[in-house]
Amino acid sequence: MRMAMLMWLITGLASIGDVSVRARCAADDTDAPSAARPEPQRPESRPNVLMIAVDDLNDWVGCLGGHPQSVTPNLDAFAQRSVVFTNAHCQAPICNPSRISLLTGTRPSTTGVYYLGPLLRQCDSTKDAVTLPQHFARHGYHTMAAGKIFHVEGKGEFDLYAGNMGGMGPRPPKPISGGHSHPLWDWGAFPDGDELMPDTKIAAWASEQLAKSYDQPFFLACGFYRPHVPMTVPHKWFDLHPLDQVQLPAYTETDLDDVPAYGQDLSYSAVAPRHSWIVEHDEWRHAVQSYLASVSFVDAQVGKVLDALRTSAHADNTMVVIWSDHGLHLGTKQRWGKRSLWEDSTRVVLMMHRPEDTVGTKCNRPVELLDLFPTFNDLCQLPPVTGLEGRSLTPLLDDANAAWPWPAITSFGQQNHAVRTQNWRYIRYVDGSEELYDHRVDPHEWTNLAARPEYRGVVREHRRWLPQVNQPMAPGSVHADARPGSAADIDSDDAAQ
Ligand SMILES: [Ca+2]
Repeated sequence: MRMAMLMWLITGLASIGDVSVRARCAADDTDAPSAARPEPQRPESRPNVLMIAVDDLNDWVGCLGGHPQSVTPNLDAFAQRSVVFTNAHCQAPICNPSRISLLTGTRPSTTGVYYLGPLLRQCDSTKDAVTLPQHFARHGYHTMAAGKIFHVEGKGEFDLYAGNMGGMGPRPPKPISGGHSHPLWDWGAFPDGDELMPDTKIAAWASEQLAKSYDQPFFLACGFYRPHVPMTVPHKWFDLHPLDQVQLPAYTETDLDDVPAYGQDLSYSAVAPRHSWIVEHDEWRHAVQSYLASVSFVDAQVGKVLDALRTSAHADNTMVVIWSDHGLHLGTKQRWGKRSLWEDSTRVVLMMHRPEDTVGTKCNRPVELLDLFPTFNDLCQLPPVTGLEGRSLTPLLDDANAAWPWPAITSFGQQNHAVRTQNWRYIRYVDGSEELYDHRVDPHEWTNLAARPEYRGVVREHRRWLPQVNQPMAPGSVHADARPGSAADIDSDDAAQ
């Protein structure tokens, strides 16, 4: 009887929930650009938002354990008072589509934006999208940004956009590591001082904004450019990682032997150096050192902004989110760069701190950057937006072990998808070839199990999560990769991003 009462209560609450969802969706119709704007809520009832994006940061962060020699004291300290999503994944393993997905809340397979072009406002499927910062602005937030939040553009997307402060930064007169590939692919100690680095300027600008007072809640976005190539930062960051002590990532020579030909072709990057070149020229250790140094440098910039928040009047009413747009291979699977559907490319940094959070938690549920948009809507009391494909992370922020039956999905080109569940990675390419890895025993994804009969059930279970909508590449798509002989525009900086 008691159980029956409980079920009645749950069912009743669920239908109340349904009504409220419908009501919110109906209210969302008023969010159309031409309609009257709803009155902003009282500013003091909603938190400010500090959103920090770090370009090309893989899991080589202390609290994620991707490399045993990471020196990231600021990110690690932040993790001590945040929810760290240890199984978070991007929706596309390169900058432009990953950021478009996060900032519009839609999958690459829904928009057709899989590659470095078209840009957000150049593409029919996204040119009129209400982006995350616009959504904040329309509902009473003052929006500000500097650096790389969108792939290249920022103007017009925020109330105040302070520019890229020099973007990828100054370049040495000639490549430090040798002319082996795209001009952006360089690494080594340069320039002389932190003050010459754009990220230092971005951190200073963001800190200045945090020192001001505002008469409405703010959304402040801060987009850092390192550790994206060129992996050049001042010498003092290299001193933290002495060359003779640098460890190479875990690696096996035969890793690609069981990878389908299509997968090898897809992950080939014309703009990145060949792994064979790196090995022959004895540059592997130096490149790993340069990435570790770049990560330590950007960690310090993140620390400056977090310190500025901590000492500001906004410390107790600001939520902080830190994310990276995708991972990076540094020689694993004989690859340099991203552009693959493997863990090294898809795993991202995702950490969230709400004003009330005082202790750190790790959550290993598979989550997506796509989930941020609806999460912000929940936490900042913004109305929902029609068509968002992610799910609010609030249940996991409240309980890291909450039920979460969904996988994280990454797409690279039409009908090429990875499905990451708690224990497995399943990949299916457009030609039907597949990969399956068991993360419980194979964290580096060395042994492809997809063809083994005993795993048929696991493969079948994962196939059902493949996106049902698979838009063709949007007109203007710039693959800029990939297959040997393709017409990659390697004169453009964009081609390496
Ligand atoms: Ca393998």
